[in-house]
Amino acid sequence: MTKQKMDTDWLVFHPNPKIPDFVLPGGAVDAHCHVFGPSPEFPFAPERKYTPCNASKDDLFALRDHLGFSRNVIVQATCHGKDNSAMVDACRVGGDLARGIASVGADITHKELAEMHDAGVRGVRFNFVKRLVDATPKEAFIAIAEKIQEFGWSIVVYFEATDLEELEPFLKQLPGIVVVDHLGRPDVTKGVNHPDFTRFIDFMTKNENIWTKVTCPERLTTRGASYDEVVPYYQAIVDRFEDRVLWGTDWPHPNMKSHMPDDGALVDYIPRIARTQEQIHKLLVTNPMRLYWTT
Ligand code: 0GY
Repeated sequence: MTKQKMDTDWLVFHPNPKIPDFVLPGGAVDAHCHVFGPSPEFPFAPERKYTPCNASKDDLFALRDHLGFSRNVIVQATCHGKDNSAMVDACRVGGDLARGIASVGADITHKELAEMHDAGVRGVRFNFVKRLVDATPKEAFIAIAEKIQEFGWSIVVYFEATDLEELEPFLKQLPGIVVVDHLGRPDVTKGVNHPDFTRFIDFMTKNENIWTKVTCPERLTTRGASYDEVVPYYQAIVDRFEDRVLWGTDWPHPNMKSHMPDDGALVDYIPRIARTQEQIHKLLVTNPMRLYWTT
């Protein structure tokens, strides 16, 4: 297979991120990152909405060590569709230091799930972001959710803040722990008291199985790399739900258009998200270990 050419406006991950000034606690988990290809070995899916650069497991594991993380949770990216082989390969090579989140169809078999479990997969991702995927019928997601229960897996969901109202009745039907990507993508120009964000806080308050990733200031910002305007959103969530939050780099940062973050600087931002030693430890160690390393 030949290398698939990345989109002409694709931003490649930072070539030499800084060593963070913030020293991560021992056993810290990067709970949201991806691998892309490499496409000669793991081709991108025909139904993909973007063609990224290659971003291999070797690059990912080198970044893990460079930043001071111990473990990765590798989330299947939409450019690979439901072909989980690059992610599963990374999990197998990562061994106990890696876990995976897969994208599967309702026709997935028990045997296929068991094989992925053996490799380190511990969840599925349901994506509702229209620019990334074609819509999946809700019944298909429910069927998948039921099939994964015996493996003790959890579910990751990705949606935009404006879609929460419509999705809420469906999300409440999902069994087990449901982790919302990137804070449910609030529009950070609206303020923490805007109904879109207070709806998200209410949603977490009323449903104790809902967790979230306090990730991606680089995606949520409208103002550039200090990410000041995003800080209150993270703090509002971590202060209320410190036992239900995860953090990750989002390396290699798919579909960034404004700029490419320095991953070391993203790590330096963590103490602005979690402000006590206890919050930091829960965010980076206790919570991800409980969710992904106990089944
Ligand atoms: C992210 C965000 C994005 C992409 C994907 O699977 C993906 O393609 O997750 C995005 O474009 O917002 O979480 O990496």
